[in-house]
Amino acid sequence: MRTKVAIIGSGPSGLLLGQLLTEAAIDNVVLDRVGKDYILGRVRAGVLEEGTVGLMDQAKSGAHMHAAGLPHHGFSLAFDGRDHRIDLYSLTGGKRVVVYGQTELTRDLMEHREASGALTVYDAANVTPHDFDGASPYLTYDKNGITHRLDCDFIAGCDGFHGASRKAVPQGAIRTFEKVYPFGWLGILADVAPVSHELIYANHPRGFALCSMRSETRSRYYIQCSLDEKVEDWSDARFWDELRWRLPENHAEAMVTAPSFAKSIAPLRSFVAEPIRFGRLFLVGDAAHIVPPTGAKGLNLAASDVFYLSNALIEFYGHRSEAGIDAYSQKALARVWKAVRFSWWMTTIMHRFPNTDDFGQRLQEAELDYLVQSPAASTSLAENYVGLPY
Ligand code: RFL
Ligand code: PHB
Repeated sequence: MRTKVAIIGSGPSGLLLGQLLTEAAIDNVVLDRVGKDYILGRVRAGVLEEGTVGLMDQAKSGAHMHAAGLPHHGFSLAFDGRDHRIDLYSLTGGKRVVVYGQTELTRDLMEHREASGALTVYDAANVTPHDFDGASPYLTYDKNGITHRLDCDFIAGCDGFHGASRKAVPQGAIRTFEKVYPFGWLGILADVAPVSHELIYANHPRGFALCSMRSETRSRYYIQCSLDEKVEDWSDARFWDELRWRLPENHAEAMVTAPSFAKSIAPLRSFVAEPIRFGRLFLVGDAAHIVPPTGAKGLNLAASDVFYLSNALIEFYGHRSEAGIDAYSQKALARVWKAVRFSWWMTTIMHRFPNTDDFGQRLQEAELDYLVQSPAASTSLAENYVGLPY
């Protein structure tokens, strides 16, 4: 089998890249290690920057997002028992974010891909990139007991943090930067109206909490937890009690609870690989970098990588110019590092670290107070949160 661009991974980055290429009449094949239902069962990100929304439109996959997504013009920072609104819209001259689940975005892209007739190979085991340092790269993979070969011009490694693409790069050719945080997020979904119509990021001596949502009737809540916690030890009652503790009283009292589903613990990490282009292999999204979810940047960074790479490939096939391809790593990483900085900073000021003592807690509260009182500081927070320009 032969295609122009072989895309490893059917997550948001692989599917978005595939759709943008298909819209530009560039033949591509997507392969994933697992099946469609498994991919759609993952609950992850929920906040889209305007750039991501624009790319969904460009991929002709934005209709449901526009119908069901919730435009948010601000969010709250809660600390020291109080609640302060960050007015994203006025601080950024009219920008906003859209609250729309990654699961839904992935489904929209999958459905559109199926309708366009582009090929996706699910349950492809042992996907391996070969010869990407030359002009004729190819992939091999196993399916139904048979080893297949897919010849291509380019390979896009959109296969997440644990994927095969980054591992295929010779060790001496790649440098990695990593910070692992000493806590995780315990997250739940519950079919109840969100406690507030905007997101609440809460700093509390007992630990961070986040009130988010998927719709007007489905809430997504998180609490910081220690890394040795087990999901089984968190009954719904214990979760709701802990969440209430960490919120200002008005929200704690207004909180409506219900049985949860999709309860899970995610570790927090910052990670960047450099470079992210190796001959004809490109790393994209979580395969190239990871951020802690505090700034809601993971999915949006995957989208900005796709922006640079899809334009580079369209330029290559349209004008036989390799300029975009040559610039991909540097351009994408310049934006990535700014989001890595922002996510690290927001994680640092919002969470209780093992060595946060009372002095450290007061420093965090002072920083948060400065952030909400100073127009300069609020503007910096807002412009990063809505997403820096591409
Ligand atoms: P994905 O979504 O991980 O998709 C990668 C796809 O590649 C497949 N794959 C392989 N396919 C073939 N061969 C292999 N060897 C393969 N190995 C893996 C996988 O099955 C999968 O389908 O990466 P992508 O597309 O780059 O998208 C990135 C986003 O998913 C990610 O940045 C965010 O979801 C990060 N993230 C969150 N971001 C937020 O902004 N807010 C959140 O609340 C949030 N929660 C999360 C998260 C990431 C998590 N992970 C990765 C553990 C919660 C979790 C649990
Ligand atoms: C979510 O809704 O899952 C979500 C929202 C904002 C974040 C992280 C996760 O910063």
